[in-house]
Amino acid sequence: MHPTIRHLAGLASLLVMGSAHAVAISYTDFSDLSAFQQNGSTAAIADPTVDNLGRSVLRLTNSTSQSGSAFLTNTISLANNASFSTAFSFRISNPLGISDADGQGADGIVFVVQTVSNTAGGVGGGIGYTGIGNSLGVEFDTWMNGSGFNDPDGNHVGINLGGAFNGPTASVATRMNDGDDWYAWVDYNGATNVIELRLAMDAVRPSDALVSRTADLAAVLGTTDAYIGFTSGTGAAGGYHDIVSWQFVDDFQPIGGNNNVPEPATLALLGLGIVGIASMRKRG
Ligand SMILES: [Ca+2]
Ligand SMILES: [Ca+2]
Repeated sequence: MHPTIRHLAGLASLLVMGSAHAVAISYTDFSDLSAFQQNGSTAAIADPTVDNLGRSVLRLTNSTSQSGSAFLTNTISLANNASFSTAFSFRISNPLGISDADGQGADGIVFVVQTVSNTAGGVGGGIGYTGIGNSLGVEFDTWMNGSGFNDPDGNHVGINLGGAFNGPTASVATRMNDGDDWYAWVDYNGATNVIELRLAMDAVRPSDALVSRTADLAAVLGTTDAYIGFTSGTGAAGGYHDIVSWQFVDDFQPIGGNNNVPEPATLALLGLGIVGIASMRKRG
């Protein structure tokens, strides 16, 4: 486990600061989902959900033929050139239903930045994302739907815009629905318009992005007030799609990078177990 995450284990904290500082959001577990708007199948799943490892997780879907999502109720201002950095861990387990080439289970998870909080998109291959316009959707896709969904295979990631799967994508060798924890980092630098996705099977941030895309996110969204969260979908195949932990900052401050270790003051606050408002000073 990453040292920072270990320090935070068991502490569910939501850290929000005003405009003078970057907003930092940190969930080390999801025992308290009061800050989320849950939609579709996610809303129908009892809270809190404790997984078979004893952890309180954000379970988006838990069966077949579902579409669900969870977005923070409050908007995040992306006024810092619309930049953000986020890191989260997810787990896809208990595969159900039919199989594609790499085995049973579907359809995956999407990290979404959008303009409303109360929507969930298409079921099945839509991964709860299709149809959510004015959006960025970073997909973790575990089912091969074919070219109509821009799927190169049944286990890939991609960076999408506008509520449709329009790539680019990168294939992932190991099944993401293998029941293990996976770790993802998404960074958007509004100064260069580059979106990067990193993926790993442990909590160490990879030096290289797995897939990247250039986009003017503020133009895509049509606003700098954005809702952030996750969607999932299942079809004839399904499974448990869980978010295990989540960090987000509304500035380009890559999490876990050599040039962006958490500031001592913030770590000290979290280490003392203080839940609520803490300060993370804006860099640069
Ligand atoms: Ca798919
Ligand atoms: Ca698959």
